[in-house]
Amino acid sequence: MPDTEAARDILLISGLDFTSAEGAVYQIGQGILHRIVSERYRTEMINFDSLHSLGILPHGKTIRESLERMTDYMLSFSPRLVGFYTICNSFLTVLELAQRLHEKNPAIRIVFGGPHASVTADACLRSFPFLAAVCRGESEKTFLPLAEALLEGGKLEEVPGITYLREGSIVENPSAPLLTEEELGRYTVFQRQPDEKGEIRDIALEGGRGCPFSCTFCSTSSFWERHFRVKPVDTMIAEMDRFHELYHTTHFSIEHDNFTCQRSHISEFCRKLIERGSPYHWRCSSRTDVLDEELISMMAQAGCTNIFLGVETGSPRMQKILRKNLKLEDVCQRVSEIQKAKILATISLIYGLPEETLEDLRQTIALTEKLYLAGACDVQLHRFFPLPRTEETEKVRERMYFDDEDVDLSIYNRTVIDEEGLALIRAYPELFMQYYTFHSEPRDSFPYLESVFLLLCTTGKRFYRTCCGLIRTYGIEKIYFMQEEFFRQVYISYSEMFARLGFQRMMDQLLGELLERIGNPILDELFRFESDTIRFMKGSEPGPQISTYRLDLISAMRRGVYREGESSVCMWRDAEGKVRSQVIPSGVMQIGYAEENPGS
Ligand code: B12
Ligand code: SF4
Repeated sequence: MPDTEAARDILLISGLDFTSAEGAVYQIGQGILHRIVSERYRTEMINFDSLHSLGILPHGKTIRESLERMTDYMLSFSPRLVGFYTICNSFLTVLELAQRLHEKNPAIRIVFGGPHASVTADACLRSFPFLAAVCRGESEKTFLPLAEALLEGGKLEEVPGITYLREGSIVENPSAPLLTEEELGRYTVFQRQPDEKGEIRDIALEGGRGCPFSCTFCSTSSFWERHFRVKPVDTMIAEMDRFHELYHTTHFSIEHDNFTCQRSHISEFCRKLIERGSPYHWRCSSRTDVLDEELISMMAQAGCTNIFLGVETGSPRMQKILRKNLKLEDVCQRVSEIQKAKILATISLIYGLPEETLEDLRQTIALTEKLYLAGACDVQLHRFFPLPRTEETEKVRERMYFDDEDVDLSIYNRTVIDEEGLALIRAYPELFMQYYTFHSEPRDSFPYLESVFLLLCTTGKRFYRTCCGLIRTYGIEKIYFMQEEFFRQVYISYSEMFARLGFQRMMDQLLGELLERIGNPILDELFRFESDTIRFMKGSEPGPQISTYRLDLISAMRRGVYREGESSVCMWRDAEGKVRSQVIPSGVMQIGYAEENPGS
């Protein structure tokens, strides 16, 4: 616990995922606000996930105990104002902490900001009148005047961009003008938490805000007002250089919903990096209709290693309904261009949307299979969850209901929700609609389909051939129905297993278990081959190691045909320590291992 010397006027709270060190998310926005208000007030930014992983504030034995410890930790700073970052998946914890804080010291002013409170501001204030205000959307020009008003008796009427209660009625002040592109660069925070060596390999860097599109399921348009802005190229590169200078950072995740939307900007960004010898690796999000082969190749040359693409659906009909309007032929073309440029494509799709039919879903599944087998192993299929203030949610609002077993696994952390938490979710549907569900043919027919993708996509980088073997042999729909109970268990015990085993171990174990259940001897052999390869690569033995499989590995690897037939693999390390391997097909008596024959 901090001592009383540590008293602060303002606390800014984030990191409520109850996750591990790697999972602790640095909140770019909180960092900015911290910097702004620190110039005037003693301010502390608290990320509970980081505190937990550093062993500074361990979790309690029960959720209540953890909440109690977190509340006491906040109180030990004797704060006058506490501001919470809110996002849909951890909003329950935010509310529980805010309630406790208020009960223990009603004099503390509590405010919410961030995406979730911004789109549920009215409901937050009506349900929890102890909240002093909600800051909607961008808050650089809002938070300091709000702090001044709350801490020094100023007028809330004069603070832009906030919603608050006045004599029981909701008041929504007009927003401040959005930051200009030039202004965006002025707020970047360079102070981050390095490792023991004073380094940070990978940093999340804001690329700008807003997206000009208006997809019906996405809350970005209401949050950032569809006003597309990117930081000027020179500012971006200067920021990368500064991070490199400070922490030897070489990898950047450029945070922007759609970083490549403005051709002139992204081309200039790439061109300048290439002129500098492409000193950094970076990744970003985009759409397939704002990329082309020339740009992709330029991005690769400029150091881009991964592009996240929201494709959403494989059904042309649903593309229109969602106003995503991507041409599906172009999607496959772009993905193959991205692969050719040796950039990793992460492709995200959604199913279980309000107007989706089984036929639409089958088209989506077919697209995922096609992309996966073409080499894009990071294909995610998420189950639609209703985000407040989106058009898709409005279509089902009247028929939504809560069912603890039927909640999207990526946002519902079962390990931190107990009976009291469940009661809040049930009592405030407006605030927790992301946890609510509704009936539809695809949702009812494939309730746990997301688990299949979670497994294929997360193990695909290490067990790509095994996963392709599964898809080629059965197809995703059949895999699902053959093992629906298995996928149900994965869906429900996901957060608990994740907390216990960690992500990679959990996924590898699950893939092994799935294969065991399916009982296909050829795929078992393929899995054994890939596991042996990984083990050899991770180990330090020089080799040679020869293993024999009851599988025609050459046809599996070259043609994607999985059939019986004995083959062996010889693995060894060459003079530089690089792993080499050679497949020895059945019928060949013996191939000796030789340094000069590096194999295929
Ligand atoms: C980068 C990103 C991520 C990163 C990092 C997330 C993070 N929490 O920072 C990763 C990949 C980890 C991620 C994961 C997820 N994300 Co995300 N993510 C984004 C993205 C693209 C940019 C966020 C960002 O850095 N913005 C730039 C900074 C400057 O803005 P900011 O942090 O929001 O802060 C500003 C304001 O919010 C406000 N503010 C922030 N905190 C506070 C606090 C106070 C007191 C006040 C007054 C104001 C305030 O002021 C800041 C400055 O203007 C947004 C979309 C978007 N464009 O916003 C989605 C978004 C935030 N993500 C979203 C979702 C759903 C998720 C996931 C739940 C997805 C999933 N199914 O798993 C997870 C949750 C992970 C988590 N624990 O946070 C949704 C949230 C919707 C909602 N209603 O809550 C968004 C809006 C995307 C969308 N289009 O729907 N995400
Ligand atoms: S889904 Fe992507 S393209 Fe569509 S509005 Fe949201 S951020 Fe923009």
